[in-house]
Amino acid sequence: MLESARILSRCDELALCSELPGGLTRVFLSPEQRAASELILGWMREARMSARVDAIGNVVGRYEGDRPGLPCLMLGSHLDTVRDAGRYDGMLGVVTAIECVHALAAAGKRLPFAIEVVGFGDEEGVRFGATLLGSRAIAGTFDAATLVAKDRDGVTLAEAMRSYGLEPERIGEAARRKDEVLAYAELHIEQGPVLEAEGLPVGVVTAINGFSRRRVTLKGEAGHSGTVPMGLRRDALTAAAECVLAVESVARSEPELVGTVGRIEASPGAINVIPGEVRFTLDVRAPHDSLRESALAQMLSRFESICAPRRVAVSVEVLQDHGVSVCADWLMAQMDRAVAAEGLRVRRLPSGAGHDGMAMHALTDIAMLFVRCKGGISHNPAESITEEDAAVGARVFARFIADFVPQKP
Ligand code: HGY
Ligand code: MN
Ligand code: MN
Repeated sequence: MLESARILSRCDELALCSELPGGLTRVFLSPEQRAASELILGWMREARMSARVDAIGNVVGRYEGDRPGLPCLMLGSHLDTVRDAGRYDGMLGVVTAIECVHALAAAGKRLPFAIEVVGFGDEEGVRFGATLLGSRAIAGTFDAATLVAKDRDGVTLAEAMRSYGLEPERIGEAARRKDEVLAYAELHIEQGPVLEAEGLPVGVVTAINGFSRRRVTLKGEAGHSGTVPMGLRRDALTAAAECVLAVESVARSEPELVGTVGRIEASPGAINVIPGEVRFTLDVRAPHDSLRESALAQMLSRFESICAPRRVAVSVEVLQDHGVSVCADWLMAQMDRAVAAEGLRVRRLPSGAGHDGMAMHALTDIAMLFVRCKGGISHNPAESITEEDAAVGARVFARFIADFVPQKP
């Protein structure tokens, strides 16, 4: 019997594993992640799964099929959060998947395939800038160059792994073979307004939009705010201000395009010093790779034309590019059937948000089920869902699992 109250209370419990007093921030390889992983390991074992932490810090639970060693339907989502986050982005998918296995185990049911549930350690990329680290490791596409990426305290990913008790040299052991995994399916809050606007509790995802992430540095010249005439300044912050508005104007030029400057820092950061250097992040997304690439090129060219007359230098660091990840027709059809079997209208929709399925796409076919969230609000402590929608999401997901038919090889 699926217990939606337990799903919500477990998301509440996970939300307490946070570095942010009174709020939720849980980053990769942190003490807070370890506390959350311990809770997940316990809940997996209660659902009669074997449970472990893999070579990059993901939590992996396995529920055997009707005979040991069968390939698995892999379920999951991420356990890390953005800063000052909501408590359902990621966690709802992991907790609901465990709840579905718990119900199977309680009924003594075994399926003609194994089920694995993964709580990925880093999808948001908050600590080291690069995203999808846990799912890339499982998909076998982890880029070892990321090991030297530093967090805001100058700690590298490799150092953080060692402090967490992991050996960076062994990350490859997290990778799974294609023949071990039949498909990957993820339940996630929509993080957008469509389902609520149409009065629907769930939706079937068609594709995950691609993204480009950059770190931009503008270098001008610091100077005395009282003595340097305006016409002689090389003010990096006024240049950055124009660049930020250029991002907005390019992104507004196409309805399916979004562009965001999420973080900006000016230095030296004193009231009486003209900012000599500014660093800001850039996040550009679209449902078509050509649209995203051309928009990014336009933005970067606008930065150059804004900064040149200001005698401010522009440098751009590539953090990550990820193309559109399409959900598999055969899996969407099975997810549609599970939605319809619950007496609900089937609504397919794309995902503007990124998800671990983008990385898992390299290993196996992917599917996603969206659950309505209030006002489409996410990446915000106001993120919320109703218990009824959590219950509907769990019922549809459990039915998808129970009725899952692997694709003919
Ligand atoms: O950024 C995203 O879309 C996801 O929440 N990581
Ligand atoms: Mn997120
Ligand atoms: Mn997410």
